[in-house]
Amino acid sequence: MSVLTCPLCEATCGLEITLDGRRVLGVRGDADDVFSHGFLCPKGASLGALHEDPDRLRAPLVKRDGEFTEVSWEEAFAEIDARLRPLLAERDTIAVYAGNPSVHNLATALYGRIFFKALGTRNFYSASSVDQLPKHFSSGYLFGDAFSIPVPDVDRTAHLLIVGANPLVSNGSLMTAPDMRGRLRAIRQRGGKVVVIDPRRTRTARAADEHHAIRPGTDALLLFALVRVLFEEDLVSLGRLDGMVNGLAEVEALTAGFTPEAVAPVTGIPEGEIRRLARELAAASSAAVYGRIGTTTQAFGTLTSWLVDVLNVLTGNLDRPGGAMFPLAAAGQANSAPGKRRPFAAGRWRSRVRDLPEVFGELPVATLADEILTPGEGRVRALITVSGNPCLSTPNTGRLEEALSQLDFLLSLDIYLNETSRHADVILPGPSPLERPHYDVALYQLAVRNVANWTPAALPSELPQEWETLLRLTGIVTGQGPDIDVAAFDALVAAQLAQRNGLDPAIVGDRRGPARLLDLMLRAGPYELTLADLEAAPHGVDLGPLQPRLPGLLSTSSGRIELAAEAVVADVPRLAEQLRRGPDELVLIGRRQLSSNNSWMHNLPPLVRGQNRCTMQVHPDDARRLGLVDGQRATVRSKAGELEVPVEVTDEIRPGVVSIPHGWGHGLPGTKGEVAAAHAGVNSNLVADETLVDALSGTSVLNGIPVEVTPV
Ligand SMILES: Nc1nc2c(c(=O)[nH]1)N[C@H]1C(S)=C(S)[C@@H](COP(=O)(O)OP(=O)(O)OC[C@H]3O[C@@H](n4cnc5c(=O)[nH]c(N)nc54)[C@H](O)[C@@H]3O)O[C@H]1N2
Ligand SMILES: Nc1nc2c(c(=O)[nH]1)N[C@H]1C(S)=C(S)[C@@H](COP(=O)(O)OP(=O)(O)OC[C@H]3O[C@@H](n4cnc5c(=O)[nH]c(N)nc54)[C@H](O)[C@@H]3O)O[C@H]1N2
Ligand code: SF4
Ligand SMILES: [Mo]
Repeated sequence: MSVLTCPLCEATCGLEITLDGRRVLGVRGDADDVFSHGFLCPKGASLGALHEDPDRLRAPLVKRDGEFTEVSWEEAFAEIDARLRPLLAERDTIAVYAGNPSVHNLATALYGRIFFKALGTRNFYSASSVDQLPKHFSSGYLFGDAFSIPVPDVDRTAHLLIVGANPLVSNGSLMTAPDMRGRLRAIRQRGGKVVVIDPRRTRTARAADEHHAIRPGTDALLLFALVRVLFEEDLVSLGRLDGMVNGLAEVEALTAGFTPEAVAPVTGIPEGEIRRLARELAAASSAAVYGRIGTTTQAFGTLTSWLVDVLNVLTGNLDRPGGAMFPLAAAGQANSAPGKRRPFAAGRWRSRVRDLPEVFGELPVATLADEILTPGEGRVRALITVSGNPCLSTPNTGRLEEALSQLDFLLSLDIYLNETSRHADVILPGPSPLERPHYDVALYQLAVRNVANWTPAALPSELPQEWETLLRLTGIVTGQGPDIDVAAFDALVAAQLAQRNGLDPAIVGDRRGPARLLDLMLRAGPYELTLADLEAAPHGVDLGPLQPRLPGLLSTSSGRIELAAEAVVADVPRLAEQLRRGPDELVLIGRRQLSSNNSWMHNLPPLVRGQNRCTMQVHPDDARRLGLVDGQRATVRSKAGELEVPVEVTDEIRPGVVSIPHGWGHGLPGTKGEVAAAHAGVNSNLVADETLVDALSGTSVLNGIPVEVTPV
């Protein structure tokens, strides 16, 4: 039996895997895990199915005359070297897209950075710009660091206001907290209150005390009105933040146009309810406002993300127990590193075609196709995807597919031959989650309790580890070729990391790869742990509840919280314009499903058995008005494209809104995934309009897309 941390989502559950040789006999929640206490979800339970999936790639593939053939690693690297070398003189012509699992994988998390830095392209894209980038933007300006993201202290709070998140299905995001059902129940059991703002009556909404079915994309209006009420009714109380906050008067002035009466008709939430929400938030003995995908992948992603924390500050709940707090991770956290840091600034460079800003080192993926398709100097000619499936996960995938066909070279690091990698010239697979060690460097920086957990590989790998692959690719892009001495290169990487932290690299003995880097990072971290400490605690190390970290954590140039940073409030006039214009008639939003993981776990039989339905949900009133019938098909059209989807009539969703889950649309020619093809579903991003972005961060609008719907 092996114990491991599940790498599939942000909850970091501990799992117990029973093995017979290389066969997986069973997966259970690890009851002794210090954080998850035995919790697991259907996805974690299917890690065995993932490991054993016959369609998962076990060898590199190279496309010759339009057909993929299995080749040796040497042959694959030689091909990559030959194809990339001519482009290295102009590095911006090589783009990178890093997908979501690259963050959940220690090898790609630590060595991806080294490779990307060596490549040195400004055309770096990731799933963040279809996800949380607005939160990095707002946190960067509020607190000085894009990764200083406060998380709700769910285990101690008396009042949780959840905006645009469905943690009972997603298992939490920008909030690492296994077993959210248990944690929300505990809030209510201790007399606290849970309120959900969501256009759908989700599982989370049903488990809450209150649900308000807001109109998509209008959260910034609602939150502004809450702020307004706090000022009007003298409910602002900074508590111990007094003296740490700049910009209070500016924020008050900005609320002028956003009164509860003004925003009520647009948001769909009555004025009296808005006032009550504000009063209850202020009156609670502790409270946290928490926002997720519904607040970030929408027209006002950054303003909404900012207002979430403005509310936490104004009610005195930021950085206090039961409020929104800053985790202190054991390793790799920029905001706990000693020394002065440069304050965050976005827009250090801009995209060539649409002039969109760089944020946190990347450009918005909404413009990747433009950069490939638009002729001129600096046109992107090659793309490297690392654990990403942009052909299903990014807006206007029809246009992106066309763009990929125009590339000189596409390299995919991926474990499947899927909607994106089918366009590749070379695919390099990596080991399964059971065949690699794990530690959640990124997610412990967002955990609701400070914990650290190291997982050794449960099984030896049949494939090279992805950190070795990334170092060989680094050899290629630095002109040394793929046959570099990987061990020597890795030692150099470790020596540099040690030096930056004033450590002697020899203290970690003969470790190598991610284990060595992590050992050094733990030693340099605030708890001065070692990897041996974590090895001695297979169920994890509990470092206790979150502690106040202000003002020490702040890295703004003033050393204070910048509540009204110029770069953020610059977008307020656009919001005022939205208020004047009023709502769109019918808009599309997404929805996550318990047994689905974005676009890539649909080839596992236990996960597709009947549970996920790729339907378009529509309210009965809209169905009647539009002539839609439950079980029949509808055509959905937007500026970007159109699709056909089965209709599901339900009053779970509010009028004026339809919902289709993302990540489906399998079975395309050239892909390999028999089970997924049999449960294909439709690709909702065919109608996601790539021209609709959050103005500040360039993040795509994936919730609140204006659409027309007609019966087929
Ligand atoms: N309409 C709409 N679109 C959305 C969203 C939405 O809510 N609505 N959500 C967005 C969000 S939040 C996200 S995070 C993105 C996700 O967008 P992406 O990251 O682009 O997509 P994923 O579906 O996570 O695809 C992950 C890819 O990694 C591969 N993979 C899995 N494990 C490994 C591994 O260990 N090594 C390697 N090399 N590859 C691996 C899989 O086979 C798959 O091809 O989608 C976004 N798109
Ligand atoms: N089972 C499962 N779990 C997952 C994933 C998965 O695909 N499947 N994906 C993982 C990833 S990559 C991420 S980023 C997280 C996301 O984690 P969450 O954000 O918790 O996930 P969602 O279920 O997309 O919740 C977003 C909610 O916002 C609502 N919403 C849409 N538009 C608006 C709006 O304009 N305003 C408001 N207030 N609400 C709106 C939607 O109805 C939905 O209920 O989940 C992770 N966990
Ligand atoms: S909730 Fe997330 S971490 Fe936990 S078992 Fe499920 S997929 Fe894995
Ligand atoms: Mo995500």
